[in-house]
Amino acid sequence: MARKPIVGGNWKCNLDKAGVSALVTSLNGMDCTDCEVVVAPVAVHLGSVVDNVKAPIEVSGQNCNFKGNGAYTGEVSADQLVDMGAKWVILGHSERREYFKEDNEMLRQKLEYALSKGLKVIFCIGEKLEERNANKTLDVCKSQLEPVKDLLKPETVVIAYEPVWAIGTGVTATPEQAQETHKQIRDYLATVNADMASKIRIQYGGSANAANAPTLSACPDIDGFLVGGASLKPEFADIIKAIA
Ligand code: G2H
Repeated sequence: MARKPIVGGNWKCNLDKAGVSALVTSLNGMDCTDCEVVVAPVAVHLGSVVDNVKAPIEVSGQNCNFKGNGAYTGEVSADQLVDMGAKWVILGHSERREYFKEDNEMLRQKLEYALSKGLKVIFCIGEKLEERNANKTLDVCKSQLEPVKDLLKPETVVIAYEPVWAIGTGVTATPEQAQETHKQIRDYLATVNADMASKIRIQYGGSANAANAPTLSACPDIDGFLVGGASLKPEFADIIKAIA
């Protein structure tokens, strides 16, 4: 089953106005015909990115509220992301799970609400180092997917497998480690729905860069990347070239 690769640039809490403008200019010069490209600026810059980035690149929020507009100080709603022109939102990133205590129940609410508003979702999962060392990688991934399994549709959800020990550390999962876990995730998803499992895209995230992208993207169950640090640099274009 051919799955179109998808690369996300997760800019996290980085860049000022000038940096956003320079990055958008460089993105607009990229060839992304064979690969879907989504960029996720910080919320305050989202409108300017939507206004200035060229199709087919799409824009994503990095998070959204579990409900719509209202008395939720500091939050951004899915409704507001849609109104601003975002097509996607990232949910469940390990930094949200760790620093903002987002648990599986909260993330189910967020996913359900975001999908109901027409957003597509990059849903992040992944294990910590101690969990991998205790051979709990698949158990952790399953525990994060189980509560949302009925919401997983290939047209609207992309799963990002991001081992926490590889995020922002410069330590990348080897192609063997990444492929093994991606395959295990897909096999688990097949127990939910075989057709969905064969079609849903699973990105790898965690210190992905231009050097490791070619070997990782050659793995049969890796359908692209969610890129953090390297998405702020010119090498983002090389990551896209590596998989297109
Ligand atoms: C993982 C990734 C982007 P980085 O968080 O989601 O970041 O590529 O910097 O490890």
